[in-house]
Amino acid sequence: MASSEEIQTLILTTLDTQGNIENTDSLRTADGAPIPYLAVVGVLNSLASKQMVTYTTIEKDHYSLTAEGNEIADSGSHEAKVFNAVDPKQGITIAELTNLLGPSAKIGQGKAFKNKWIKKESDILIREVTSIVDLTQQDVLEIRETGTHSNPATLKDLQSRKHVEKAKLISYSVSKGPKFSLTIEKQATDLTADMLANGSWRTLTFKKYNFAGNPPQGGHLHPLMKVREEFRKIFFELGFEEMPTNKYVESSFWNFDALFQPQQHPARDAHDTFFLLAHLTLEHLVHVDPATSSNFSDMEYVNRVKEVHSHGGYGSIGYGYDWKIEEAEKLILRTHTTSVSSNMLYRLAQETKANGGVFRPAKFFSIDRVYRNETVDATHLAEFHQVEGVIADKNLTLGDLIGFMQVFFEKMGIPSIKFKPAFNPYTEPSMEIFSWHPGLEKWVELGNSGMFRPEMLGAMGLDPDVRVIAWGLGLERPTMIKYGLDNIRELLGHKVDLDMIQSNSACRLDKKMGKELVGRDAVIA
Ligand code: FB9
Repeated sequence: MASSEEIQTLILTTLDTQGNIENTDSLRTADGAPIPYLAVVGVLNSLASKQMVTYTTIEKDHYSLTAEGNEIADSGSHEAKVFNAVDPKQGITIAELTNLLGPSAKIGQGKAFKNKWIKKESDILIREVTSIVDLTQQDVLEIRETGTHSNPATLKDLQSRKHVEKAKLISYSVSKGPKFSLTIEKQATDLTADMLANGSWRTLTFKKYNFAGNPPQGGHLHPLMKVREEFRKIFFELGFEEMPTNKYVESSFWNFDALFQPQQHPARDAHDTFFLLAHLTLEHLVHVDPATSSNFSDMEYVNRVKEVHSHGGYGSIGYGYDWKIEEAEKLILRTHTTSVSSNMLYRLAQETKANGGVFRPAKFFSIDRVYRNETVDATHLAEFHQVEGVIADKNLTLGDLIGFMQVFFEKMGIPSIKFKPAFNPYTEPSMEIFSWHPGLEKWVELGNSGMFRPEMLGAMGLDPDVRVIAWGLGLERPTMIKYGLDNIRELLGHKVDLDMIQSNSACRLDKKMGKELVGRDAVIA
């Protein structure tokens, strides 16, 4: 096979003598061999990168014979073999013919009948004509010689009979480029200190970087993580501190009791919450040791929680039931990141006590996974991401919460929101938040919010005038809306199309809501 230097010289000298090269498949090496087009194009690319030549690609259909086609070209078509096997007088039985010709017998008969060369009387084949012209053989011979055939229909027919196969013949027409010359100027590949020192970089030509290679396969952020980054940006812009949420397993105490959620509350049974059990049971199918945690560091606080649940306090009458620490010790998969908020607010109370009662306002946020043993449907999974914001300061009011919601959702590109009274065991008053979705012409539930109850904050040791407003929403819903996905399984789980992950566009939350509805209508819960 000719070297690229040899091919380079051949192309340059041919251009020099002929002015241009009509079709490179006419090029021959010194020993007369044609040059494979892949070798040619490699050389053409490097000459073109030096602007020494320009070239265009020529694509031509090329037909070649299959093994069967070559067999026919050499020894005649199946139908001709059949005809020749039929004795002009007695004819031949099909059985004899098959012994004689093998597979050709079956294939050839059909065509010979069609050509009215032979006919069948009972099971004897007899000739209908005295001589034949084996057009098929002639056709495949023409193709073998010329690589094509004058009659496109014949090409189609012989391809369908698997006698011929088509291939694309690639070649090039080449012309001199602006920097054409017979000598190849060695191009510098690196800018060296010497070149800078001796100034030779001014006159040298440098080899262009060939970025054509496959772009390096980088990692891809899942759309959920992109939307999470958008939320984090909003919170940081508003001066919030991120809460440590790397703890999916939580004690019922911080997830429920600290939030003044009574121990018989329906959300606290296994129908809504995943409990960790020391031993595998068919019913729960969760096996993690230990099932409970009893290392409460501040039993005084735990007893204040017990007290407020059982007998009230901080202006509350409490629930009046016998609060059990065993219930609080049960380990669960957290059902909300509010379990982290309760722990952070407790620390804030501790910190205030440590600062001699000087209270430091705080703004916390969390975005992480939570688990609810709920019925799974097109928009809900047992695991989803909760986005939560908490603001603790003196004398905050419901008005502050409403006002801040407008600020927060404005930053999400949601200009108009409205509130609907709601109920949460740990906030009073509580409000669901809705916004009008122009694309879907309906009010969309954005999330929930409220003011943490004094039973919760008082037990922690926060002063009565410290108020805490909080709100929460999901991450999945805004992500599905932004990316026009209408089933959560397109976002999470084994059915996710990885291309969507790899090609999903950047996400900007602050674009006016409703503008994201491109293509498929996003389904809103
Ligand atoms: O995300 C939700 N909806 C939503 C959010 C943003 C959005 O943005 C568009 C791009 C512009 C669109 C829709 N929801 C909350 C509402 C519903 O989807 C709801 O059906 C599902 N909710 C989840 C819980 O499901 C069991 C979303 C999740 C949710 C709900 C409430 C809270 C957190 C997450 C909370 C809270 C809370 C309340 C008081 C104090 C502290 C936290």
